[in-house]
Amino acid sequence: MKAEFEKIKELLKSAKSAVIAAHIDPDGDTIGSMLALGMMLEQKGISVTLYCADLNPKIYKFLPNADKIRRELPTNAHYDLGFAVDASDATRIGNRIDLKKISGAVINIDHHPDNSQYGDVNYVAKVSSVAELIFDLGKYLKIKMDKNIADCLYTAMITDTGNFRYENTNVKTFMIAAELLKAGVNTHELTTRIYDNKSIPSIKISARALANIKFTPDHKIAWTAVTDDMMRETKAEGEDLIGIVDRLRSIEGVEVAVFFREKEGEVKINFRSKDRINVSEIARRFGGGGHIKAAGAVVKGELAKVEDAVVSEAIKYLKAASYLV
Ligand SMILES: [Mn+2]
Repeated sequence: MKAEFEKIKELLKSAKSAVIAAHIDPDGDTIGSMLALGMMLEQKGISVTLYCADLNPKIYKFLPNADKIRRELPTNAHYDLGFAVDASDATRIGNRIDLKKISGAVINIDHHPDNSQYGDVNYVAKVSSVAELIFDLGKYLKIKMDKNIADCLYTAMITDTGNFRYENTNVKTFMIAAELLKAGVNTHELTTRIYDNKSIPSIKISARALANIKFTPDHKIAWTAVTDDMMRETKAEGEDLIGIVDRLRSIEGVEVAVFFREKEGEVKINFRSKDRINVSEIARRFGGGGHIKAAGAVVKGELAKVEDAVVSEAIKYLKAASYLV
């Protein structure tokens, strides 16, 4: 990574302005990494604009500078540098801005294995979270780690590692977490804010989704769907659906969990796998992508048909995988 660090350092020397873009449907990693990187660049005297095409979920609003995230950029705005964080492809930041057009150089910072290397600098590595990459970059740039930056990075790490439960969690993840605690992170306070702060609509919509859960006869695949009507009836918002797919995966014997959400003629699909199945392969069949154990896709069409097509594809993958064991 030394070469990438050097390139970024060089670019920062002459830069006065930067835009940092998070991905659509933002999660804790993209938001936390964006905010932390923003504060780091400010330490270097760069004026920073934070951009996310979609609303920042309520649970991340307490993070420092979260109120500065914009959903629109001024027309004709131009920045010396354009960063994308946690976006496997340039299109993941949404289609309202084109980083290549609005910035002098694009810096792609990501940890998805299917990253399309769309930047002028591609700082891409397979680690638990983009937060780990931002942490290392900060060290290289001799940034002063303070509690605000640490809170953002820690939030990003816990949300992408399932609070240090997933396979992507390793010694280095904990070493960085330890550094962040040293910088002032209060882990009880942060985890309570993120995990024990659910809205009533989110509990109601989970109850509806879990009540309709379906299984293949061998119980290895579990799935459920949420319709526009269900969202209206429970007054739930998109972010209230976070975690439902993980509940499906948590069921004994389930290998693959799929969550479908009907939204204005499209179906958003979230995949999770527990152990052996690479769900990003299944997602790719439907024009999506992601990680081995967490992936997603968006498909146009009627919910029931999409459900059928996706579940049969998942069954095929499970069958193929059983030959490998
Ligand atoms: Mn991530």
